[in-house]
Amino acid sequence: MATLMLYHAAPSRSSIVRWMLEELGEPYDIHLLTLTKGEQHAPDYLAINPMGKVPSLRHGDVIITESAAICTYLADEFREAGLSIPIGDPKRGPYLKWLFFGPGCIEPAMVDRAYPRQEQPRRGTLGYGDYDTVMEVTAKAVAAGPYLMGEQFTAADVVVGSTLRWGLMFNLVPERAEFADYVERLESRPALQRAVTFDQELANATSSS
Ligand SMILES: N[C@@H](CCC(=O)N[C@@H](CS)C(=O)NCC(=O)O)C(=O)O
Repeated sequence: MATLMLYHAAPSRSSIVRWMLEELGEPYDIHLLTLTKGEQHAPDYLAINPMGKVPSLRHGDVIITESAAICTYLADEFREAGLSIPIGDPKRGPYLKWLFFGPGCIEPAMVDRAYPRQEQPRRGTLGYGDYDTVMEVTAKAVAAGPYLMGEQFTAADVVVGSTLRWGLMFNLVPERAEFADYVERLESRPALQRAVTFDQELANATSSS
């Protein structure tokens, strides 16, 4: 048994971590949950993630939840894969910013676009401010490329890139060349291609069982 175990449902936000694991090249096991059967709310799983959500990652005795936290953890823990920016490097600041900006700003801006609120909160009360600014800031950041941190591909690309891929699929991000080109660069990575293929196989197997 590998020391890394991903609690996974395919496809879902745990696919973000599956891609990260494929980028790392470390062996890992999968514990599959069927969300439609409510397995994420079973007591055994709630003991792992009391939020009743995937992903969760077990690394030896350590349990980590929240996809961006898991990717940050893995990048630091397996430094030799080169997916992290180390403490002391001035680029660590912007790197962490993007790891938090993904789930803290891009994702909620997209979800509010998909399910508009009855009453729009004041801009100052929303952590992400407003949709247009989030998209403008993100588009500028991915425009130069090839990656968020320049030449180095990092865990921040896994987190932000996964969210933008999802946003493009469901028309929740604007049709801008910056997003399309960035996602195309990411989709040419063998690790993402492997993760997508594995997840497709899992999804097919689950739907036919
Ligand atoms: N903030 C969490 C969100 C996780 C999440 O919402 N996962 C969904 C799948 S995409 C889930 O487990 N849904 C099942 C449920 O809420 O019952 C993360 O990024 O890890």
